Amino acid sequence: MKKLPDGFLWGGATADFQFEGGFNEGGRGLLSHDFETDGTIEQPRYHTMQMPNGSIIKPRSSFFYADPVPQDAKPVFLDDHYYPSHQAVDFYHRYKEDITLMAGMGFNIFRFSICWSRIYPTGLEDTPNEEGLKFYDAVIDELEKYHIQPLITICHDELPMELALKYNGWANRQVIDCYLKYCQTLFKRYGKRCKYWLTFNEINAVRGFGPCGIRESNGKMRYQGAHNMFVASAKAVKLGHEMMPGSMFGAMYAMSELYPATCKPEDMFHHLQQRRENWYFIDTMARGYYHPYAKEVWHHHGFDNLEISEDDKQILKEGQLDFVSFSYYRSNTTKAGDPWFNVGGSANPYLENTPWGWPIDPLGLRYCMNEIYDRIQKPIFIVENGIGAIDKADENGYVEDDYRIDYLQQHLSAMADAILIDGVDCLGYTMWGPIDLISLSTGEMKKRYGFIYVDMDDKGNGTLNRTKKKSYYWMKHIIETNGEALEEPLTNKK
Ligand code: BGP
Repeated sequence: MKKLPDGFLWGGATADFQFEGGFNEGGRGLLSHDFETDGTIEQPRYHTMQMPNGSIIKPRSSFFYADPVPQDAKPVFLDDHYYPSHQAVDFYHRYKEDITLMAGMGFNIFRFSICWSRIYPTGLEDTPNEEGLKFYDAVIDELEKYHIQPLITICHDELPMELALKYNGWANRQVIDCYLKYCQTLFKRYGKRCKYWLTFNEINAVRGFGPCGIRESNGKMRYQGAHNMFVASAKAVKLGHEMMPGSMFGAMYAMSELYPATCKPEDMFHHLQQRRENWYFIDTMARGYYHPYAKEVWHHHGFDNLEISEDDKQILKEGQLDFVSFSYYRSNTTKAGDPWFNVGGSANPYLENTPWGWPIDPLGLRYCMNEIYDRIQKPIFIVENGIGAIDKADENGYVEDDYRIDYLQQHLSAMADAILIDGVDCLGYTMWGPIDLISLSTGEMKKRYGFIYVDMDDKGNGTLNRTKKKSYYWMKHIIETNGEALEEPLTNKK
């Protein structure tokens, strides 16, 4: 039996700069992601920046330790470039229709991120932008109509551009205060209406200029930036608990499973070290202290210590997370001698890949859930999962996405086994991109995750009309049976 415990949370997840659009409306300021172009796997997306002498440079944006951005480079929009965050898929204007569609599937939770620069346009203002706050009031009003509770990501891989330029992003501790001012505003405004909060998205991906606003690709500066984010998160958790009794806080980690390529002891040990590149983040934030192996992690990134004060250590202890949330898309395989932190460096001959080369591994999800729960002993929450695929819509916009149904059926079954057989305490599941949205890694539209098709191409052309795919009806049935229907054969799903 796959029937999940009563109260299990079912829903979808989105991020503002991939979903909302309206980038210059409602008083919103500019974000680091607004300067990212579209791209493909072969031609990665980049930021457009201009040097004082007028020359244009194009630093890569979303890779681990992306290209450095020179101190005197300024972001610039180029006429012949397309910037996907500007329109995204226009949730900003279509939120009522979108929420009605999600409600139609029976969602009882919706994970979305608040756009920091919609609330504090540069991050530096003393008072928030009322128009931005009103937009999210309206979103939550709409959710409440359908008894869908919000799961709010406070910061999804983004920074108001001004903070990136003025402070070198999270490398500077001043950003901690800007973040806390923003958190306090959110808790005051939405605290009575939102129980579940995520302080940061995929905080273990200390990468690119976009997410953390750090110009250098230097390991120490990035890990110092991550430490500053740990302190910011812990302070937010403490403040949130004080302002909103009963609230629950998590942070989100990119937690693909990782396997050793063979049972050769050197491969096994390399695997242990590589896995710690992720545990480093979860352990520090969920257990509230740096584990001794942290020094070994730093060593591999070329430095021996960080600035960590006694006050920092105290706040890490006081602001521990209530639950651990993570994204799971794939597993990776590693062996001794692979370049450091080159996840997916070794192929797994037992798995098939998505068109974007991501290995499909449902059992890896069960493995991962157990691994986290065994280690941290706090509830977990799967806040992203799904398959990016190329959908072919018919003339009515309808997509027969059996491959998506297969992927989800297998992953949700593995999740149910982890909960019902292994005893993992899992709060819920929010599928990534329930309505097609912009890909984070490539900026493409054709990498689609949704149950709902959006008529738009990689350059933003199309009607943006929404149409239910075959998987919409399948997922609706899974949710209404609280997982029991996962055991039904995959036929006649509509
Ligand atoms: C996670 C991000 C999301 C999302 C997802 C899928 O890393 O938190 O923002 O986009 O991955 O990745 P992609 O869009 O690159 O397919």
